[in-house]
Amino acid sequence: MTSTVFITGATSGFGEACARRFAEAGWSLVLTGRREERLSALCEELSKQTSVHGMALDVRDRQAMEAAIATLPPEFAKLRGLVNNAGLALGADPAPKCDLDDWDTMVDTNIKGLMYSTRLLLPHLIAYGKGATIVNLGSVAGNYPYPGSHVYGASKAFVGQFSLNLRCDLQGTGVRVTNLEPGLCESEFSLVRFGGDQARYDATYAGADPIQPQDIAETIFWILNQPAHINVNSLEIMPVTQSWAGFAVERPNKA
Ligand code: NDP
Ligand code: 8X3
Repeated sequence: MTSTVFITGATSGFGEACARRFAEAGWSLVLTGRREERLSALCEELSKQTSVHGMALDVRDRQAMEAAIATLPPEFAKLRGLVNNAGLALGADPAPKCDLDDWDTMVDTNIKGLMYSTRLLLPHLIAYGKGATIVNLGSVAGNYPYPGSHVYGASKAFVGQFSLNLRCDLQGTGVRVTNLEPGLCESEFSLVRFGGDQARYDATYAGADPIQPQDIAETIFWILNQPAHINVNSLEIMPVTQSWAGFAVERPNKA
């Protein structure tokens, strides 16, 4: 049976690196993202290697998601993999300074978008059965608090619990679920987070030897290729240079 993987957010970063990794291994691809030009260029390039179906989609648009998935060409309809990757952080200011629209966008993308793709694609994964795998992109931000993480980190905590809960409901179907929780990784993620500010982007990664999107793609490829009787429940990955800073203590009573 052909192996097909559906990747949300394939126009940059982890999603694009995943598309390349799976194409290299001969998997068929369903690739999505909002930026049509990038998506069609990637589809055109990878279609020289494998079968590719591109769908320019905003994961927040439930109707568009329903329509696109309902009309998946039959040769792409049985899914061995779903990589729920589309997501973003907006800003890193303290909560009292945040724009509520940014919070809405993170909830709509990281939570609701992931809900839509999961629910709509479950029948396609269940049709594949044993060995089918959902990899959800959580984050260390879902496990540990840090200043400026507020809704972003909370949305990733949702991803973690949703992944575990899905496993309960998928018992008996053979479909596996993994919450992959990376730490600092160099991608357009930080350009998006900091509103295109290249200097902040550069400062985020300078000298840190961060994870690269190819590292994440290799990890996702590994997860999907584990023996079908094994479920990787969660996997947290950090660059060696990243660790924890400890608790902050306010001392208003210090003499
Ligand atoms: P990038 O910004 O490079 O990629 C994000 C991808 O998501 C793009 O392809 C973008 O495509 C897509 N996307 C964003 N919003 C939407 C939307 N509304 N509808 C459809 N697609 C959308 O970031 P990364 O590759 O680094 O991030 C991928 C995932 O990994 C995210 O969920 C992120 O939270 C998570 N993550 C990132 C970490 C990091 O340090 N980089 C660490 C831990 C987790 P387009 O704009 O074309 O729609
Ligand atoms: C992104 C990782 O550490 O910037 O999910 O929150 S971090």
